[in-house]
Amino acid sequence: MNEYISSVLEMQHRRNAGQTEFLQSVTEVLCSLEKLIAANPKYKKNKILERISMPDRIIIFQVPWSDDKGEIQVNTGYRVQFNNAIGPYKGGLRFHPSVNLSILKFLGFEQVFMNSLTTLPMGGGKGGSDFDPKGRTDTEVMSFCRSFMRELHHYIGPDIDVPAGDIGVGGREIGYLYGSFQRMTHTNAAVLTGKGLNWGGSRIRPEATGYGNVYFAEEMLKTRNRTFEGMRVLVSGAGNVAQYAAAKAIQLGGLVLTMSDSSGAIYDPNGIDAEKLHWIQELKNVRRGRLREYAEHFTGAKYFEGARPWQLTPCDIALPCATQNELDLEDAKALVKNGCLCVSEGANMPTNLEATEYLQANNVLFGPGKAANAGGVATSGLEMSQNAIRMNWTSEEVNERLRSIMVNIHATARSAAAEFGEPDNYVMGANVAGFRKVADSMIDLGI
Ligand code: NDP
Ligand code: 2IT
Repeated sequence: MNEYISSVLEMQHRRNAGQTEFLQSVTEVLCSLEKLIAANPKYKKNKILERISMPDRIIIFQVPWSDDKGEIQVNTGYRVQFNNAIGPYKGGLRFHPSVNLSILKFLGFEQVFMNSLTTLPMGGGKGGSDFDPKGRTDTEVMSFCRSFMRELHHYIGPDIDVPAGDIGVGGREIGYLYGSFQRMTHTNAAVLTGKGLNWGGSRIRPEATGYGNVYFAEEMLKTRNRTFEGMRVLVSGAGNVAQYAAAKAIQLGGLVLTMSDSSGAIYDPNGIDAEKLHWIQELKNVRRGRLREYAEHFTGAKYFEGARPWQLTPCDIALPCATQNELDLEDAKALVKNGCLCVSEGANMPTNLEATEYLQANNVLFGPGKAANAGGVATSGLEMSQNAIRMNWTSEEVNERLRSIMVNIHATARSAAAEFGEPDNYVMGANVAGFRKVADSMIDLGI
């Protein structure tokens, strides 16, 4: 391995001992930059790898709130402001009991390159809390969001840092967070994206990540003269990204066979069609129920407690849309054995390093999250543009921009990979293209 890269990795392992997800993402990105770094001594001279893999700052705060019984609860809140060389910090908030610094730093680090790939002027950041919205009432979620924003509002702004949703943060949470911000600051500054349509949101933002992921997969498939028509598709997750990835795959003629949540997976041999998906959306978004109910409701469908989709049934396309490290080497082997030809990551880092390498080595088209799921943050960027010019674009307009951004990201990643002799290596291509723009900007901007 390139000496400069290995010395930075060694330094990161020393400084961030135990932060497994963060170290995993830094290792994946830095190792894929080998040829670029060797050809460009300016990055070493300017200590770019050391600087780009370290957040600008991290804000950690306590979030006390009152539950419905009047008992005081205390959670930890975070905002990782990773890099703002090319625009304001931008990235989601995750509310999940597993949230810790390692996870938020990995997400912030990935976000820097993802946002760079969108071509829009956005730096990278991520935040959230170990608060678990599951099983909490609306008033409890509101109480938590108020307290969270009471601290966060000091650090965000339309030209400073613009958070959005992620796992556990959807329209309801963004509403309570934005309402608190308005009341505290007496402004309507556009400090969040994923807002409701009536109060500054963009059309197609809810759909954007899932749709974008399928648009990216479509582009990959085109390179082998294939389409979604008639393809068997495995989707994991049942949240925002999974729902709209499934919706678009169905629209394009794919047969969606699975979805999952953190308790288990459903397999429907008849396919999850638009109507059944609508039922799932009502279950997850309105009733906030568990996916196992699907198998009780639709005949022929089966529920597998604790399972993930990858080994349940053969497929042509896999769309992991739940969470990090949900597709491991054994899963990858099963996918390859069953003839899967394309994996497009809707989630962030759902495929671990060994599985990624195995899929690539076996000629599976592999779209890494920072390229394949960039449609969400790209449409957040479009929401920021609409807010700045105080206009609302139509669904058709936003969807067309989203699609052309995804087509462009695919072409950019592919040509960057081709430049270094591996046109099918979207991991390398996305990392090189995303990195180069931020790194060169950092050099221009000095220290
Ligand atoms: P949601 O909270 O809407 O949905 C998350 C889904 O994943 C749920 O079905 C959830 O199940 C499941 N899940 C969560 N944690 C785990 C776990 N530890 N093991 C198994 N399943 C789990 O989140 P999103 O759909 O917004 O996010 C999904 C992924 O996509 C994340 O990796 C996120 O970072 C990424 N992403 C999101 C974007 C967005 O715009 N929202 C943009 C780009 C990427 P359960 O209901 O049981 O919790
Ligand atoms: O991972 C992601 O890109 C997101 N959760 C969305 C970020 C955003 O600012 O829209």
